[in-house]
Amino acid sequence: MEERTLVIIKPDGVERNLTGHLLKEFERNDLRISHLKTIQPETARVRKHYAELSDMPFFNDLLTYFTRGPVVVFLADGENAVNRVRELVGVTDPKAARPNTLRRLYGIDKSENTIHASDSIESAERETKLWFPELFNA
Ligand code: DGI
Repeated sequence: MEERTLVIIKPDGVERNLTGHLLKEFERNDLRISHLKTIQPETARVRKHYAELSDMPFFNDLLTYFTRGPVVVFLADGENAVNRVRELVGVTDPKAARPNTLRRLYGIDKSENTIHASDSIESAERETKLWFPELFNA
């Protein structure tokens, strides 16, 4: 099924000038970048994005990290895009991620893992509305 998923290059990725390289990996894997922007995320939006983690002990650190600098937000389109992107990105902890996944290659640790990708079609829809509201203001 043709799908669209939401991806974010987090501040540690932008800071280390990995943006172009990471985008190229998506294109090389047959994913089309249909919308893209660099923004400075506001805390309120990140709180909503990670609402389900709000009780976790690391939540405040997560907000501080995610808002410390610009992020690159984009939509990746393709066949089975949600799962294919999660495979390309790898699991949360870079040390546990499979070889050649982007988090394994570039993630610093479990808290600074360089890339976010939606984990389901429902999450992708919710997160796309949150980060690209302009696409829904018809
Ligand atoms: O979907 P994921 O990003 O792989 O994982 P998630 O939704 O469970 O967690 C969201 C982010 O929160 C994750 O990318 C990094 C951060 N995080 C998750 N677990 C931990 C964590 N940060 C710290 N410091 N410690 C954790 O155990």
